[in-house]
Amino acid sequence: MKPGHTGKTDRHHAGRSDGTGHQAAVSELIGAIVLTAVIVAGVSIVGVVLWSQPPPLKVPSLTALISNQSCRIGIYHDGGDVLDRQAFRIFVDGADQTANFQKKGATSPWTMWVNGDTLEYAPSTCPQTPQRVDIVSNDGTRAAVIATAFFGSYQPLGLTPTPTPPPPAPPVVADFTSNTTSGTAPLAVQFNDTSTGLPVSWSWSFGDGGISNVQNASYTYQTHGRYPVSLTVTNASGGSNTMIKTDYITATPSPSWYSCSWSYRKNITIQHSQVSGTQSNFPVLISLGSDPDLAAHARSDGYDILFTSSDGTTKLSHEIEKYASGALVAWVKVPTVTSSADTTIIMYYGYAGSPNQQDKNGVWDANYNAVWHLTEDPSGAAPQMLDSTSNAYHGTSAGTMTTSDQVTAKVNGGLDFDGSDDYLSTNYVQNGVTAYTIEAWIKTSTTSMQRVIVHDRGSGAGRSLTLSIGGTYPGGPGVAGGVGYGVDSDSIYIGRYSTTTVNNNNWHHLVGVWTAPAGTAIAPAQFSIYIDGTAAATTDATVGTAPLSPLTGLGGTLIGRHSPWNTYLLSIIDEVRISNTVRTADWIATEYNNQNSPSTFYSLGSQQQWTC
Ligand SMILES: [Ca+2]
Ligand SMILES: [Ca+2]
Repeated sequence: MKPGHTGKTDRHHAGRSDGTGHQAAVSELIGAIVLTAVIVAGVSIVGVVLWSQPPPLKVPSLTALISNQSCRIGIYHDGGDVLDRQAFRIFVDGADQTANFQKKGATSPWTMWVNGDTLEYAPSTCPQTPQRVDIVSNDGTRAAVIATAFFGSYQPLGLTPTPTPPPPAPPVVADFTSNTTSGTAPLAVQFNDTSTGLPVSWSWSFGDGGISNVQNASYTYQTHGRYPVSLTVTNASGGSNTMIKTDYITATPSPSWYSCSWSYRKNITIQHSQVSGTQSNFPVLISLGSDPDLAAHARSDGYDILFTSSDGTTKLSHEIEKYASGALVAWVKVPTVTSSADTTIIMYYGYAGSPNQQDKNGVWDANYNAVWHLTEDPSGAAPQMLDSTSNAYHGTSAGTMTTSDQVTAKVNGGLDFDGSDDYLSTNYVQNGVTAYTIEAWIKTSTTSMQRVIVHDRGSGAGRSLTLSIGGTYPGGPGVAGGVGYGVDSDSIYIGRYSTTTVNNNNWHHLVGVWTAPAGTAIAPAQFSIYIDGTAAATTDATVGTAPLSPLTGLGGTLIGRHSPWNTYLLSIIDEVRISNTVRTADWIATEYNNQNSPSTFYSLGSQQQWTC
């Protein structure tokens, strides 16, 4: 305490003994202290932080005039923020005296301290010589000094402006929501920015490579998957923050996924330009030389490979002729293929625990009497050569064929007949047919003499529908390289020979088609011959007396041998089929396109992956 303080204070205090005197004294006081006491706040840095954690969000600004006179303290609001009674406290010499300050002229407890108001405090014990007044902002958990005044000996002096900080920029915090987080692809999503801290720019990354700088971005996920989404926001002062939400968006597959057990699939799109007409239950050859995705993810035995229609879930019958290390040869029964639009089927794979998904017999419709892929070892245990239909007309090799006679052929493996004694015998008998189609792929080395591809005459007088290649034999007009199809029996041959010829050492698809209602005499006009998917030009052959439809063979169908004439086919042969129906020109053309060049017949999509 400075010398003389008491006396000066007493002088100012003289005459104050009641409320009227008090008011007068304060008015006088205010007038005096304007000259001497100024507190400026809200300018710079907080001098003192009384409760330090965390820093104040905002410190009010205040200009006040403070005086101490006659044991009475007055504080005049001279500018700045309106202060809420609950938002600050007044300390006198370190003691919270807020409750003791009354608003001058107020008749009820005050709530707001505004410019022009004077707060007064008259300590009960007088004389008193307060030294210091602190006005402290208080939000309940933290405070900062708004203003501090030190009093001198008899009047305000030594006021120490306590600068307060500018309110720190609120931190920017990224966050977002969206109107949906899952749905079938393509999935449209409306994202909503919910970041705080006044961001001024936005950078979205949608997880599939897509980005946007729009605050509330819209985005469509084209492909199924689970996607992380990140949003980086930046405020005006350069502060930034990033929110990443892992697997935030789930776009489910379209079409539906066959089963959660399978992890992968690919679309196979059959080109409409490769199809003639519209074919139902068509066995499509899928031949993949070496598919790295299958090699990586399918079972080594290919058991998990399956096919569905374009809906992704309707399983199609398939037969696997070969699977090894990603190389696949399979036949898939497709409900409809058409020349008017592409047809998509879907191949699934990648299920380590899968049982064998094949339905071999189901691929071949009821009109197929027999289908031999000829991919087996002819030197194995008989019958070696398996019929893929449920009829199980398996073939047995003859002529001491060896493993080396199983050779690379048109579709996977085939048999190399030596022209001397190699052939296949089966127990399939052409039985009372009124329509008949025989098909085979051959690659000849000579066609100078006629050799039988398929017939069922046995050694006797069966009425065998016979497909042949090559030159003449007694009574027939065949030419080298021409294809014959007719009914062959003792001293009888009625049918046609093609004048269109095939060349040696090239693969050719040969088809003979015949039909005649029961009771009809057999005639050349009932026969058609197709070479490589196209109807061949023909000449008629009529030898002997025409039998009547239906026709029945004798002794079991042979492949590669004519028993009565004891001739043998000199050719590589593959994919022999017999049907008791007319396969149409469109069907045959489509078969040829498919089997001749599978990779042209369809296009293979990229691998899709999904985990339910
Ligand atoms: Ca084959
Ligand atoms: Ca032989």
